[in-house]
Amino acid sequence: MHCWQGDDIRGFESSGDEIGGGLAVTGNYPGQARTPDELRTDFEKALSLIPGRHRFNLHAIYAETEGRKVERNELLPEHFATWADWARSIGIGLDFNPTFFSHSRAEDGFTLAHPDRGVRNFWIEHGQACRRIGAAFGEALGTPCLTNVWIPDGYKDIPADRRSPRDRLVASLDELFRERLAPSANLDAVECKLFGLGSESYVVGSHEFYLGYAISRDTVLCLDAGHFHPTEVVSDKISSVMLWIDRLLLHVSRGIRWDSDHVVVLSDEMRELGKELVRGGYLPRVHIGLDFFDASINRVAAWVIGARAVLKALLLALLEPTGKLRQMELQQDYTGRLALHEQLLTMPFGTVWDRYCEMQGVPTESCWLQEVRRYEATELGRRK
Ligand code: RNT
Ligand code: ZN
Repeated sequence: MHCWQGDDIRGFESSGDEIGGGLAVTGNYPGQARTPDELRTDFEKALSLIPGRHRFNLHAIYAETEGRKVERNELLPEHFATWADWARSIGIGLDFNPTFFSHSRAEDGFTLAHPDRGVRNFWIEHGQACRRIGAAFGEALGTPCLTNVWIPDGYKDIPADRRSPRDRLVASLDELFRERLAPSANLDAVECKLFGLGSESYVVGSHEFYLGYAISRDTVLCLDAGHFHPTEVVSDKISSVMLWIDRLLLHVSRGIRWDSDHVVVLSDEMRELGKELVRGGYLPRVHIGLDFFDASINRVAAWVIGARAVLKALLLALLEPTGKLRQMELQQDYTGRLALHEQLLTMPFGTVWDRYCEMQGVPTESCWLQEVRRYEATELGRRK
C-alpha cells in the first residue's frame, strides 16, 4: 500500500515545491495527513479495515529530518528510522521509492537523463542513497524492501534527438545500481511510462527501454496500469514479460481517459489482472503495489476501496473454475467458454468475500464505511 494517497504526494520536505514530474492530484477533500504521525495513524485505520497482510510503500520525500534541510543525495537510513521502528511495531514490511520530482533540480523535466553531468550526478546519488535506505529497511524488518525507480524525464514536443537521453539514462542507471546489495535486503525495480503531463511527445524511460534494461540487468520490472496507450492493458502483458524477467512489480491504478490515477475499483481490467496472476501461477514472483491518488474523497476510504478491490479480484480468480474454462478452450468450445464467463459474474461471490473478511476480523463490505465515517468525525474532521 502506497503512502502517498494519504497526503496527496506532498511529503514532509516542506520546500513548497510543486509536485511536478507531470503528476497532478485534484480535489480538496478535508482531512489530509499533514505530519508523519497523522499519516501513520490514518494508514493504521485503513489497515484495520482491509483483510490480509500488507506492506507500506514510502517515497524519499517522507523523510523525517526534524526540521533540518537534508539534500536528497544526502538522505540516510536514520532519516527514516521512525518509519522503520513503526513498521516493526505493527509487523509490516516497507518498500521505497526515490523521489525524482517535487524538486528544483527536476524543474526542467530531466533528472537521470539530464544533459548536465552535475544534475545527473545529483540524481544518481539520490538513487544510491535510496537503495541504501531500502537495504536498511530490509535488514531491520527481515523482509526485502522493493525500491522502485521512476523518473519523469521527457519532452513536451517533438524531440530532435531521441537517442542521447536514452544513452545517458542507461549509464546513469548503471551507476545508480552499481553497489551490490543483498537481495534479501533490497530489490531494485524500474518503472516505464508512455507519456506524462509536459512529456507528451517523448518519455526517455519507455516500456521498450525498461523491458530491455530489466532483462539485461536482472532487475524487477514495474508495470503501472496507467502508463500505456488507453486501449492497452497490463493484464495482457504479464504472461509475456514473465517469460523474460524474474520478478514483476505492478502499480495498480485506474486511468480514466488518461493516466489519471483514479482509485482502483473492481473493474473488468482489475478482475482480468487478478485472473492472470492466479491462472499463471505468478503470485510468488509478483509484487502488487497500489498507485493512485484522489484528493476529492475521504483518503482513508480511498485506500480501503482500492486495496479491497485488489483482494476481491484475487479472490474471484481463486474461485474461478479455471480447469473447466481451459478444457472448453482446448476443445474449441468458445460458446461454452463465453457462457461460463457470463455465468460466473452472477455467482454469489459477495458472501464468500464477506466470510473471508469476518475470518480476518475486519468489517464486511456493507460495514467498513461506518468505521471511516466515525474516524472522519473524531479525527480527520479536527484537521483544519
Ligand atoms: C508516476 C508513477 C510513479 C508515481 C509514484 C508517486 O507516473 O506512476 O509510480 O505515481 O511514484
Ligand atoms: Zn506508478
